Amino acid sequence: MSALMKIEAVTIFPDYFSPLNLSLIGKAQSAEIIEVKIHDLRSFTDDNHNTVDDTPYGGGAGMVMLPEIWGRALDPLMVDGTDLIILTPAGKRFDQKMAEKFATSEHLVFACGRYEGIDDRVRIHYSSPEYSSRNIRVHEVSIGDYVLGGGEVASLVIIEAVTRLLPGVIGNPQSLVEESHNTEGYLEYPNFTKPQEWRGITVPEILLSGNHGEIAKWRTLQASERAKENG
Ligand code: JET
Repeated sequence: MSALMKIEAVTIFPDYFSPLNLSLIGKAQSAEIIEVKIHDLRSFTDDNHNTVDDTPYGGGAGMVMLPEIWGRALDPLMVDGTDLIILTPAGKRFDQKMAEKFATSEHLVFACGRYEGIDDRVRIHYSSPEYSSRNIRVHEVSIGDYVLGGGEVASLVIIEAVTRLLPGVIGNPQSLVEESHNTEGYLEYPNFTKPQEWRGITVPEILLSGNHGEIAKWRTLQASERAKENG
């Protein structure tokens, strides 16, 4: 029996998360497989301008997000067993294996930085033994080698990859079983449907043969050639 997974995010742009009400993730919410709660970082400010950032110590370009505001936002979310995910281009690369690991969590909290990032003491604080003894883990995660305006879109990517792995979210669980057999992540063969000929291009003959052993062999070969080409 797998319990409800709670997914929370802290952001200065809560509207970025409206797609979570659509499609697969929207249905996972209705089916009470996940519960999503988005928190506006600015609601934890106490000045008239709702300031969330300040200039960096040591100088340099841009602004850094204030640890005091992040602490106020995150403290009430850090219950026992929480996985705190900080999105950053400098983090560990997100892949299918990490998605499978996160899918076993009962509570994911996404910290979405903007500007030049969040004061590093936030990461240090929630990584302390006081938190790890309560099974609270901090993960700095990157979805790829490029720079985004903030962590919101990266969070959406991770939430989608994780949610579709939860029991009951995908109609045909066999597709997940086939995926998990590809241990290097997602190794796929090319797919074809009707019609047999489209714009002069025909479907590979083998797929029409009904020989399931030969079809499986052909697909494995195609998948490995594709993997070679795309690195
Ligand atoms: C990203 C994730 O750009 C990415 O993440 C969002 C982002 C943008 C700007 C600053 C920032 O700060 C992170 C931070 O970490 C402690 O403060 C995060 C690109 N690939 N994956």
